[in-house]
Amino acid sequence: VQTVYLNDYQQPAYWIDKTELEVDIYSGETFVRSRLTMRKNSSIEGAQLDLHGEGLELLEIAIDGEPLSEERYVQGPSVLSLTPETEKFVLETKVRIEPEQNTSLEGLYRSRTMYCTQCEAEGFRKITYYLDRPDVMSDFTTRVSADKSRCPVLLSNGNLVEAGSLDNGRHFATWHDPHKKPAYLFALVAGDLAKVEDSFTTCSGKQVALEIFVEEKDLGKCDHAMQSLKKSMQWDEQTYGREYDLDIFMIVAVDDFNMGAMENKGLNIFNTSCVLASPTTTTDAGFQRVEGVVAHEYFHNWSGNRVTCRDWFQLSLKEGFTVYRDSEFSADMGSRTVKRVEDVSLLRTHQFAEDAGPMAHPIRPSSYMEISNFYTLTIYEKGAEVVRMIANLLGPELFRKGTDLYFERHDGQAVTTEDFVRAMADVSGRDFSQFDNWYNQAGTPELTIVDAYDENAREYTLTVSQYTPATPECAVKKPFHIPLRMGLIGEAGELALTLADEIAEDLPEDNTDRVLEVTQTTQSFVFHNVPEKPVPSLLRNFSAPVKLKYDYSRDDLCAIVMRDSNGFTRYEAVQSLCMAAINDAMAAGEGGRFVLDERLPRVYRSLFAQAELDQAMFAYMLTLPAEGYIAEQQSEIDPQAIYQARSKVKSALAQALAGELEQTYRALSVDVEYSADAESIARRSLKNVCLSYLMDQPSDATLELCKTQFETATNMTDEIAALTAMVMSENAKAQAAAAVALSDFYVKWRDEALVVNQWFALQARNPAAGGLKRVNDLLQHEAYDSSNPNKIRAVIGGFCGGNTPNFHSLGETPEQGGYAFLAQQIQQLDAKNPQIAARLLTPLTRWRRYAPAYSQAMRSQLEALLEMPSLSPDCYEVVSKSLA
Ligand code: HT7
Ligand code: ZN
Repeated sequence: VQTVYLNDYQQPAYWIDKTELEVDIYSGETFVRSRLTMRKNSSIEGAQLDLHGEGLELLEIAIDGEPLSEERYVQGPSVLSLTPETEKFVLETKVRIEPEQNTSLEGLYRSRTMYCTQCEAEGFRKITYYLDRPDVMSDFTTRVSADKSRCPVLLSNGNLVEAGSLDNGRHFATWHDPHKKPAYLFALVAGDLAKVEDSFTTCSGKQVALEIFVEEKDLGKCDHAMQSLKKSMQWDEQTYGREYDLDIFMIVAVDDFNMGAMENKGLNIFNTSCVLASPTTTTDAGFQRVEGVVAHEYFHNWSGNRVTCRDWFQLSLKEGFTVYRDSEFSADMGSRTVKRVEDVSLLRTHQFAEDAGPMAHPIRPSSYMEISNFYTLTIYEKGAEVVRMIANLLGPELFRKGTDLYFERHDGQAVTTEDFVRAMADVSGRDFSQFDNWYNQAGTPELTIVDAYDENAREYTLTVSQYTPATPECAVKKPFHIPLRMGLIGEAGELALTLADEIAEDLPEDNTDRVLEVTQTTQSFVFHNVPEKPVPSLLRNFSAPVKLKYDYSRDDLCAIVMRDSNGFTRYEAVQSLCMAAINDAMAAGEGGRFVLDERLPRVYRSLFAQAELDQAMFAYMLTLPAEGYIAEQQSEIDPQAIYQARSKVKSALAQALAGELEQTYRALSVDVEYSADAESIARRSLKNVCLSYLMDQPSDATLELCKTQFETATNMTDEIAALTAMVMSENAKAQAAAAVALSDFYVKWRDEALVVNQWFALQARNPAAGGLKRVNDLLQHEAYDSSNPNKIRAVIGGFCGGNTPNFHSLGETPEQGGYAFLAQQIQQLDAKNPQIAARLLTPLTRWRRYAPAYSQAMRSQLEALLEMPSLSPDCYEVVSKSLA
C-alpha cells in the first residue's frame, strides 16, 4: 500500500476542458463511453498521460477518432498510461462495468430501486478512465440511457438539455453542467423514484426548481428536508451573500450509502436517514440532523464546489469551513448556546480521542495511504473549530469581508487552506503565521492555568502554559496561537477587566468579557484594580479546541453555575462538578462505599427552581459526561470502572433528586400537539432526561408512567425515549417490561427501515449481561442486512461504541469477548465494503490507552487482522498505524 505525500504535489500533466459521457445502463452491465477534450499542461515536463481506472473492462480506446493499438498504451490494475503525440486531442474510451456487483458503494452501484453514484473522494475512476483528482476541473455533459419501466427517472448534474425515447423500451436524458467541476462532484441517478417539488426565488429574482426524489412510499416524509433547504438557501444569501447558480437543485434519497450525504453539483445524494423525517418515525435529534445535513450539503455549493480543493490534503478547506457554516446556521435556527454545547461535546468526546490515538493527524495532513480514512472528526469538527477561531479573532464584519474576498478571488478554482487564510489576512492585516500551526500540527493542546491574587496591589495574575502531547507525525510541538475567552466572577457578579497596559477610562462600559491571545509556551496576564479574589471564568464558549486545566474547587464551580453570565461556562461548571463526583465513585472502587458530595444535587435543586433556564440547556446539564469524555480524562482507561462509576453517580442523583425529577416529568408530560420547534424539542428533552433518571430504580408507579408514555406517545421522540429508559435500566422489572415493549415495537414498525435501525441500535446498546449473544442474534434477524451501512452502524457500531459492559467483556479465551466479535465482523465486511470496515476499527485502535488486560486483548485482535492476506488498503492503513 503506497503512501501519498503533500510535499509531492504536482500539477497534472494534462487538463480536461470538456467531458462528454454516455452511460448506458442494462440489467447486469453498464457501458460508459467517454469523450475527453484534453490539453497539455505546459508547466509540467513530459508527455505521459496516466489515467486512473479501477475495475474497468476496456472495450475501445481512440485518440482523435483513431483507435489505439495495444502497444500504444499500458494497462495496470489502477492506471492506464499512454503518450499522446499532440498537445491538444480528444481521447475516447468505452468501458464495461457491473454496478450490480459493486458492494463498496463507491463509483456506480445499485441500491434497491435505483442506480446511483458516489464519487468522492476517488470513486469516479470506478466509472471510467479519467484524471480523477480535484484540481482537474471540466465542463461535463452526461447522456444517461436505461430501460424506461425499470428506470423512469434519469438524472445527472446541471440542467436538463434533452430527453426522449429510444428503441426497445429504453429512454435517455442529457444533462449539461455549465460550472466546471472535478470528477468527485459528478453524479448520476437512474431509477424508479417519485418526487416532491417546490421552488425558491433567489435574491436576484431567479426561480430555482427544488426536487426531492424518494421511493414512492416515502413521499410523505420530505417536507422537513424541503423546508430546511429553503431556509438554507435564504440564510446563505443573507449571511454570506451566496446565491444559488443553476435552474434546479435536486436531492435523491438512497438507502445504501457510506456517509450522510454528498454535495454533487445540483444533484445531492443523501442517505435516507438524513432526508426523511416525520413526527411518528423520526426523533427530534433526527429532525435536527436532517436540517443540519441538508444545510451542510447546500452550503458546499460555494464552499467546496464553486471553490474546491487543490488536492485531498486540503479536505478541511471545504469540510471544516462548511461544518462551521452549518453549525452557525443551526445556531441561528435554534438556540446558539445549545448548539455550542452539542458541537463541543462531540469534539471532546470523539475528536479529542482521535487526536490522542494512532490515527491522529493535523487538519491539513501531510500524508495518507487511503484518503477515505481521512473523512474524520479532525478534518470536519476540529477544522470547523479552527475556522471559528479565525472568525472570532476577526469579528463578524471582517470575517464576512474575508469570505467575500475568498469566494471572489478563487471562484472556479481548486485551492489550498493557505489561500483561505491569506484572504483572512489580507482583509484584516493580521499575521496568521503562528496560527498556521493549527493546520499543520496534530494533537490537543493542554492549557494549564494558575492564578494569584495580590490583595495589597489589587492585582490578579493568570499564568497560562500550553503543552501539546506528541502525536505520530511530530514529537515536539510549536506553541499554538490560542484565543482564550474569559471573565472574572466576584461575590456580587462579574468584575471589570483592566490589563496592565490599559487605562480603565478607555475601555468599553461593559468590560467583563475578554479574549486573551495566548501565543507563548508560558505567558502571564495581569489584571489591575481587582477588588477581591475572583473565580476565573475560563475558555468561555470553548473559544479554542484545547483541554483546560485549572484547579477549580467545587465551591468555585458552584459560584460559576450561579453567577456566570456565559451559558456555556455554566454548563461546563456543572459538567466539572459531575466529573468530580464520578472521580469520587471511581476512587471508591467497585465494592467501595460512595457518598455523593452534597454540592452537586444542591446545584441541581437550584437549577430546577430557575424558571427562566432554557430547558434544552438544563437537559444537557442534567446529562452526565459521556463515557468517552470521562475516558479522555484518564491516564489509563478502565472502561468497566468508568461505566460503574458513572452508573453509581446517576443512581445517587436519581435518589437525591427524586422529588424534583418526578415533579418536572409530570409537569412536562401534559399532552400538547407535536411540533419540531426548538422550544418543544427542549421540553421533550428535559422530560425524557428526567424519565431516564426516574427509571434507574423505578417504583411500580414510575414503571407504569414509562409504559404509558411508550404506549400512548404520538411521536417517535417520546416513544423511543420511554423504550430506551426501560432497556437501559438495570432494574429487573424494567428489563422485563423492555422485552415486551421491544417486541411490540418491532411488530408496529417492521416496515419502516429507519425506525427498525433505531430499534437495532437500542438493543445493541443494552448493557444487561449476555450482550454478545444478543448482538449475534440481531445479526441473524430477518431485518438485518449486512450490505446496508445504516444497519451495520446500528448493530455493530452500536454494540462496539455504545455498550461498554458487553463490548469490553474479555471472555475466557482470545476467540471470545467483544473485541474478537468486532475483529470477526471486520474481517467479513472488509471484502465487501472496505470504507465501512475501516471505520468500525476505531474502538480497537485506541488500545494503548487502556489498562493492560484490555489493551493486550485489543492488540492481539489487531495483530490477527494484520495477518489477513487480503486486507484492504483502508483497513491496512488503520491497523498498521495502530500497531506501529
Ligand atoms: N463531502 C462528502 C464526503 C462523502 C464521502 C467520502 C468518502 C466516502 C463516501 C462519502 N460520501 C460523502 C460528505 C460531506 O462532507 O458533505
Ligand atoms: Zn461536507
